[in-house]
Amino acid sequence: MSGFSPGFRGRTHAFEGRLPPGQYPTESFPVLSAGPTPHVPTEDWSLTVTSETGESRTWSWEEMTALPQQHPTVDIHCVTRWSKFDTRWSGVGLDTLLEQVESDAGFVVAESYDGYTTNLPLEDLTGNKAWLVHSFDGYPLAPEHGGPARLLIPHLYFWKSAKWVRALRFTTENEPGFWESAGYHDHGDPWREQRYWND
Ligand SMILES: Nc1nc2c(c(=O)[nH]1)N[C@H]1C(S)=C(S)[C@@H](COP(=O)(O)O)O[C@H]1N2
Ligand SMILES: [Mo]
Repeated sequence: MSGFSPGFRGRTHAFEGRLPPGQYPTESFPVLSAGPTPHVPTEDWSLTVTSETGESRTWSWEEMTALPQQHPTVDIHCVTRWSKFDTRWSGVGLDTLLEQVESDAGFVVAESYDGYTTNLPLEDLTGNKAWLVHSFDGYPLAPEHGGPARLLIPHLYFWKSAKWVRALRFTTENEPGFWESAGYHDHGDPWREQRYWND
């Protein structure tokens, strides 16, 4: 177990099998943003899903929060090596949103209010394993953590969980996003340590 400080041993043991390779557990919730935090009032917020043919569907805040809500408790893993266990969120399953727009495309680009983008294969967003979340630990999601709403895709490194998301765009071709164009792995599976291009 090299790479762990002794103080973490007990906790690591308690989370046996839940810590991906090269990660350490933390109780804190670090903030990692490429730029300044955008402040988007919920009255001005919307989410648009667009197909590869240009068909689209937009939800206002009121409409989005009226959709069926889910309450996932999940482990999250950042490529900077911290992992946080049993994080509690509320939001809408991405299946619910994506099924409203007809598409034959295999990829999705998430676009955010700060200009950030990240790319995902559709199969990583469907099957009840990805969400648009607006609450963390029972409280409205703080702006620095992506409030009013962000993606939550816990089975991939956390850079894929776009904060301040405003659009999901279906694409036929895979289009690398912000970090994926800058050396991060295209897919980002923490269990396979897909951190950088050559991993
Ligand atoms: N819109 C946007 N989303 C983003 C980022 C960003 O800079 N802008 N940073 C990503 C990175 S690199 C990580 S590790 C996580 C950090 O989320 P947190 O600040 O809530 O811990 O958000 C991801 N989502
Ligand atoms: Mo990150």
